[in-house]
Amino acid sequence: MRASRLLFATMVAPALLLLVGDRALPAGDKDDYYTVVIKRVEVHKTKADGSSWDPMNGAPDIYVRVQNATDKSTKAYETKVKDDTFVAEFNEPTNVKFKKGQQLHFEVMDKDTVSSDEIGSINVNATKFKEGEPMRIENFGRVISMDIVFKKI
Ligand SMILES: [Ca+2]
Repeated sequence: MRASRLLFATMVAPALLLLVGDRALPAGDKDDYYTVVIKRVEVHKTKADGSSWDPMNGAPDIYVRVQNATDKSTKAYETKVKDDTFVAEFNEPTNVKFKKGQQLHFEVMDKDTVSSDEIGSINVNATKFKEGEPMRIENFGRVISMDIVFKKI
């Protein structure tokens, strides 16, 4: 390949594709797999009805369940549980795999002895994101904010 063609293939073509946006994702990009890291979750001090998450004004025991909602043959991932807190610092990689354009389902839960209470759940379209850049999802259910990062596998 001549040098000028090589330059076009490696430098100019990807730049052009960036300009025209998601609809013209290069074939290689469409086939790339990404995963999600759960960084941090902050929740309201009470349930929607004003009652506390756990007895005696107890703070919730927070964990996050995440699944590729587009490809339901995949397994959900559950983070570790952060006990008795309204702000859970996870910084936890998951084993969830997805491609650009797919949807992820997140459930923020309060772990209880018998069953778990849902704090909030949301579907996130993994279409427009910057790989490796923190993303904040706000105000779903009783969740104030959930920080996540998408990373290329
Ligand atoms: Ca609990």
